[in-house]
Amino acid sequence: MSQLNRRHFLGAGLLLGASTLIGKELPAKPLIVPTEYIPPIIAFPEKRPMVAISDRPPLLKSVKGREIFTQPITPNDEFFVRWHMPDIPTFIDLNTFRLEVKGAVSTPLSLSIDDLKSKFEPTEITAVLQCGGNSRMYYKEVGPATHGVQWDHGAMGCAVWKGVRLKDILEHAGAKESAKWVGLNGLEKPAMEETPDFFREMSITEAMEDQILVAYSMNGEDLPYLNGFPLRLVIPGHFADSWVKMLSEITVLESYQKSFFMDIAYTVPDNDCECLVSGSDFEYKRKPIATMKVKSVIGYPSDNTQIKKGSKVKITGVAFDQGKGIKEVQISVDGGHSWSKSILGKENGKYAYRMWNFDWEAKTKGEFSIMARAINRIGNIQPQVDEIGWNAGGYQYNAVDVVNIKIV
Ligand SMILES: Nc1nc2c(c(=O)[nH]1)N[C@H]1C(S)=C(S)[C@@H](COP(=O)(O)O)O[C@H]1N2
Ligand SMILES: [Mo]
Repeated sequence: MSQLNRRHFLGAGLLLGASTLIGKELPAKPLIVPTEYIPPIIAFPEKRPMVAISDRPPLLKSVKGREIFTQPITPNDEFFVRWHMPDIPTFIDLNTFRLEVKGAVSTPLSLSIDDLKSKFEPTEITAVLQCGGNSRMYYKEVGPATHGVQWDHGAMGCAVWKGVRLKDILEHAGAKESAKWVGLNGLEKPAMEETPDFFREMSITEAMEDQILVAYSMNGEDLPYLNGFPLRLVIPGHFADSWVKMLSEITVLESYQKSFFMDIAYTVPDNDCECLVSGSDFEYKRKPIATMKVKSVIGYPSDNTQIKKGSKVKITGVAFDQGKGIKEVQISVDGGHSWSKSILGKENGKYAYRMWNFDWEAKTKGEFSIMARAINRIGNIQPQVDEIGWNAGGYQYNAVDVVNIKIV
């Protein structure tokens, strides 16, 4: 068994269980009792030290805050990480790893990574991966506390994904006429029998779309372990919850299979605003979140930056949508009273980050609210924060982004 064909997630068993043994923690401030929990900064394998919102399951975001949104491609070693189950396999042997394709197909398949690389046409796409709960913490400006990890903008990134079209795999297996759904499952298992498995489904029509990949590479390298080595689904334009990592099973289904992660988690009220008008979201018919909404995030400056009067400030950031493409990003430096067009960077494919920048001269001292709002090619525009519909899960936040800075 060659060394190359094995990937040992070094010390992962230990690491996932007891971060303090390997990780670094922020030094505690003497004599000050923190009023807010400050998550530790931990170096997981293949990752530079990252903010560990949780270490079991791993929930990691870059230590750079907004600065990570000043570049078109997010490096693998600081790409965010989100898992639901604590029991992620710590060792994957490519000699035995197989992607199983089964269910309503004429030829069930059992594919090694080599099979995928040699028997199918490789395809590459640059696409944003964003958790449905990204930016959730900003819903606190809008309504009651939302459920789930209180992410700032840190649960997103953009990468070049390379792999095989899901469609090609399904055609190879020969999905039957009766096929209606495709079920997707990864290698990790729930910690307890009662815990629901992380199982995702998509309609066969969606699964046959050209842009959906079973990816084995990210930014020119093997997928990092925590981002789904050796295979993950890539669904450009779609929220991350169906981008199943460590993908090991594709099951073609004749009918929809109920599951916690499709029917309860990652759902929004099934009404026009996809929001809650009053009452509990349990009283609403729900639907899974699906395509992303137009969004821009400011990379520079970040909150509380102090800038010298007279400086030239290059306000910059990223924008993306569900794949229609960004038409314009507008900037306001006066708290949303007036807006000017920013300059867009080159288009890196319609599912990628579109960089933008805006030159501003800080002429007067004082506090400024800098805002960014993106508009896509079909006229979708980011809502003002008081226009965004609240939902109990805190999903799909895309209100106009704001940073408050000081000119001194
Ligand atoms: N197997 C598996 N795949 C998964 C998940 C998971 O828990 N298990 N979480 C999903 C969710 S909700 C998110 S946000 C993304 C996170 O991808 P990343 O860790 O590569 O950033 O993975 C998705 N794919
Ligand atoms: Mo997510």
